[in-house]
Amino acid sequence: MPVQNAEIAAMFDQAAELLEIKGDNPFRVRAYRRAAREIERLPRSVSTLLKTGEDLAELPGIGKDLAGKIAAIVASKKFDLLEQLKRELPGELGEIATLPGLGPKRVKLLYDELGVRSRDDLRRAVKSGRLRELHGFGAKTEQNLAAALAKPQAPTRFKLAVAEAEADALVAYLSAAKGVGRVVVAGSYRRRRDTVGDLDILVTARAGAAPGDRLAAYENVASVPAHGPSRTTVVLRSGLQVDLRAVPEASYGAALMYFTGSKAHNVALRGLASARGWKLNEYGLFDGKRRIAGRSEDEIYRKLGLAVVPPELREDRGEVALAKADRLPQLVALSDMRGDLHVHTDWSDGHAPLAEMVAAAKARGYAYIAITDHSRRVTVAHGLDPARLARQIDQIDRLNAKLEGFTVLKGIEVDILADGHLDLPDSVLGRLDLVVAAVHSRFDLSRTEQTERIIRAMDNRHVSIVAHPTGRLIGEREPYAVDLEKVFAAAHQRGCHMELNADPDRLDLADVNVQAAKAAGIKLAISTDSHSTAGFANMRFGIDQARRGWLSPADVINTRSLAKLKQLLKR
Ligand code: DGT
Ligand code: CA
Ligand code: CA
Repeated sequence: MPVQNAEIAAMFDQAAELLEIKGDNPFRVRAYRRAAREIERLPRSVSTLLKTGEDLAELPGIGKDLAGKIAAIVASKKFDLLEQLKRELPGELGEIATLPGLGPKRVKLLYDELGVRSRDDLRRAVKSGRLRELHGFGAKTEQNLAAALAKPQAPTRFKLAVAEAEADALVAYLSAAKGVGRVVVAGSYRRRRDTVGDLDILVTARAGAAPGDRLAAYENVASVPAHGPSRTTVVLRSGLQVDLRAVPEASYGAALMYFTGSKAHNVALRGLASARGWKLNEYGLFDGKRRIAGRSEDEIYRKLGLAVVPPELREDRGEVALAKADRLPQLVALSDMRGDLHVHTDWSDGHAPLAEMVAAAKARGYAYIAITDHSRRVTVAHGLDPARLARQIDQIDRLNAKLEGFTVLKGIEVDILADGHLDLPDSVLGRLDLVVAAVHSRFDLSRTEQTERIIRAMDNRHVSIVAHPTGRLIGEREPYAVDLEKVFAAAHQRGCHMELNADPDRLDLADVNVQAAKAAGIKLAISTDSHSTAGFANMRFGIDQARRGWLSPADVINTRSLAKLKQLLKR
């Protein structure tokens, strides 16, 4: 069996963790992590790409060196660097480093001083009191660790973009089978949640087509926990579970509705049905024994006296009452977007030159983008100081003079310092069209301090947008403690906007926060935070979450014409 993308990504992640613990070059560590994210998101398997003669070195985040390593892994099923690292250090250390209060350096110390190689070792070190005797470890760390080790490990959820790569390949594979009709992924995936627990696939098929057999024979399947005539469950090699159900055409809509969920939305609909003396289940809407609807979702919603609820809204957060009154929001769509307001170039930590990023944005049909490289404080990203920013501004002016029907806005992603001051002086910020402010350090401040820090940043009248307002990295870093309600109220007073960062590793603000921001009267920018030309394609993940947050085109500043946008950016 060929090596799967998820396995290569896991090898790179593990190598990055161990390199970090060893204190290796941080650029090298980040390069492996970044490559892992790119690989797990590829629509086709690396093995297939290599077979068809594609040059992996051309993928974003993967240069010649990494492409060579990937080819070697595909050929040998082993990653030599990782094998070597594992001879030097126990593989479990990487996971331990993610526990609260630890980190690569402290894990190395635990390993060197106390011989901690596993969670069990760590548990023993905490219990025996040896941990707190180590330099830099105190009673507080000990308490936090004891609490974290006592908690059962949360079940893994998969980022939407990762699940999507698996789902696309699987749908294509199942659809190609003889006698298979519709193949659709329902569940949280269809609702476009930021993470999914498993994939729920529905198929219609002619008698004898046996879609379950075909699923069980899929090359990515690691195990088959259940295999029956109408339902098959498999676990893919990435760990993602897939539930497949074969359903008849006459109840296809009812099954799609049922398995799309959410459970809470379904419960609300069943309540409406029973109020009319009907019954709703995965086979249809029934009046006594008679099926009065079931072929399509639309038919069922109509019979229940409701407007059709888009899947992204099916969370029982008020959508059923609005559907009854036919007052559902008109949701923003990808085609509404006219530009991108958070873009990096190779002036800081982006990978493409300015002109290439601009050409790619233009090719997407946008009317404008804002170039927002990092400011000087973010040294690992080669942030801009006033002199370099001034040179970039000149370059943008020259580029704009040549462009027709497209405008490059001059911007910066300015670092918010720990005390809420900004990393560049007002005289510099005042020259820009757009200032995006963001927190990149001191995630550990108290909730009050963090909230005040961000509000103080917005006190600066040049700031138009607060980027990735909670700092979360899905599955890797929790949001920092911050009172968003206060931040939104302050933003509203000051005419500031919030970002919905469309990077599938961030999706920050999260859907419920987006809904809260809208309720507080805030407008949002949906921005990709692109670091390469491929990054622009992430806009659709931002749109998913914007829709889950009930946003209409009018709630989003970068659906506007350039002239209107400029008005909205003025404070
Ligand atoms: P996930 O997989 O954790 O990301 O979330 P879902 O929403 O995909 O949940 P899942 O896979 O457990 O079930 C898929 C859908 O099936 C769910 O959204 C609604 C429906 N469903 C599952 N169990 C029940 C249930 O006990 N009652 C009702 N009404 N619906 C259910
Ligand atoms: Ca599911
Ligand atoms: Ca499921």
